[in-house]
Amino acid sequence: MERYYQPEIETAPREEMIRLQTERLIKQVKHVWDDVPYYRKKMEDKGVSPEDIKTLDDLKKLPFLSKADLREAYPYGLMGAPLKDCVRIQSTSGTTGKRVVAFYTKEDVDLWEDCCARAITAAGGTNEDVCQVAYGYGLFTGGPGLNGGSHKVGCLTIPTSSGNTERQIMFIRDLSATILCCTPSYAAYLGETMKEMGLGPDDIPLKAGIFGAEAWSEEMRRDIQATLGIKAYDIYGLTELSGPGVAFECSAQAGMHINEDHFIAEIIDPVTEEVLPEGQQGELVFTALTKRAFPLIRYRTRDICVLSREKCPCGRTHVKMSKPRGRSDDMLIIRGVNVFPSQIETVLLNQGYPANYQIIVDRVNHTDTLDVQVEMTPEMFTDNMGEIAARQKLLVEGLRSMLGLTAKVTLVAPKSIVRSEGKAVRVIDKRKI
Ligand code: DLL
Repeated sequence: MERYYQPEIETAPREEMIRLQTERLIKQVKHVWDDVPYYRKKMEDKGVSPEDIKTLDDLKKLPFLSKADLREAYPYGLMGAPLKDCVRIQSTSGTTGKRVVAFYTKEDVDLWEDCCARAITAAGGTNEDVCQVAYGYGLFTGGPGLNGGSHKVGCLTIPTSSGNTERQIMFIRDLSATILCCTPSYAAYLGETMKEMGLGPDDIPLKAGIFGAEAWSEEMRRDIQATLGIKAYDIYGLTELSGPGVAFECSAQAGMHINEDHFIAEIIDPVTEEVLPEGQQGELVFTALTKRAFPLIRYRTRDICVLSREKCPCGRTHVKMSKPRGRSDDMLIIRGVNVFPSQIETVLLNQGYPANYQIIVDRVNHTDTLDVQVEMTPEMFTDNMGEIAARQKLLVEGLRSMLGLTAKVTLVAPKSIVRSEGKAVRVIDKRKI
């Protein structure tokens, strides 16, 4: 039986949702016009005022916001509430440029935790469960968000944060954790460590995992589910829009329901910025309807995906987003060909390799090179050069048919690629260094 955390809203008829979104959009646009001078100026420059926003269709009249705006307005320029009304700050890891700093009022935190509670409930969580949160705690939103959601559901929450892998496994076993929350790459690493400790899926009580914060393939899902003996659910979100729980998977495990009472999703062509019809792939854009302290309108996520309103067997009516293929800025252009790391991952996992790989891109004599370092499993490891060459050839062929270009493949020894406890670093692009 499918469980819901907030059944009326999660299964609301479409007309009811349109009514709610329209009412909230009108109110939110008025709020940013009155309280966020940075966005008001953008609206004025585009010749739009709050009176022009009467229906959901009017959304497209509003200007976009992008990461560049967040940098320009850093740290306080996009705030919609006075600092005295804010109770929390979270921030991105900020690999390039300034970090994104997001502010929350008490109510913002409350609504964010509701979204995470919906995700945990959709994964089967109840107050009978023990939920181990192994996302990082601190400025990163993963730990705090799922911790809050887990409390709301009433799970006994174990805030292990990331790292200390053997202790994670000890707690899972000793404290009978039934739900695990962490990045998919860390879940894979936990599974690998378990195997090394001689433990199989029947030795742990876990039944579900809630994994997100980075792109992961269906093949990786299959592997994690088998090693940990669980059902693995995807969860999506970003700091700019509160954190995890913007969208989450249900029992159908086929796309993530976007919490439409809090966020309006659009798909645009990233180049022309034109809004695309349902079913077409493009860049995901969100408007936050209920956030007061950091109310972003038409925020360009750079995540590439597809939206679908096909009826879902779980009974939820909220629109679904496909797994993002990675960010548009993760996309590599190699000799003119667009390559997503997730495509490479699919080829490797389909040929039985673990999700431990690194993609190294360089430019030699004005030509781009693509070198994929792939870790062998201990069972594959051999000093038979013929066997290794045959394996490499198969991978080169698989990559060629997936990507349409020739890559160099290097097979490396088991455990030689650094494991991640949070988001995995898959790509080293030396052209940018
Ligand atoms: O990663 C929030 C989060 C924490 C989501 C825990 C899920 C679980 P940021 O660090 O701001 O926030 O990174 C946001 O990560 O724009 C996507 O590119 C990527 N991302 C997040 N979830 C997924 C996912 C958190 N399920 C950026 N699949 C987003 C693919 C994801 N990519």
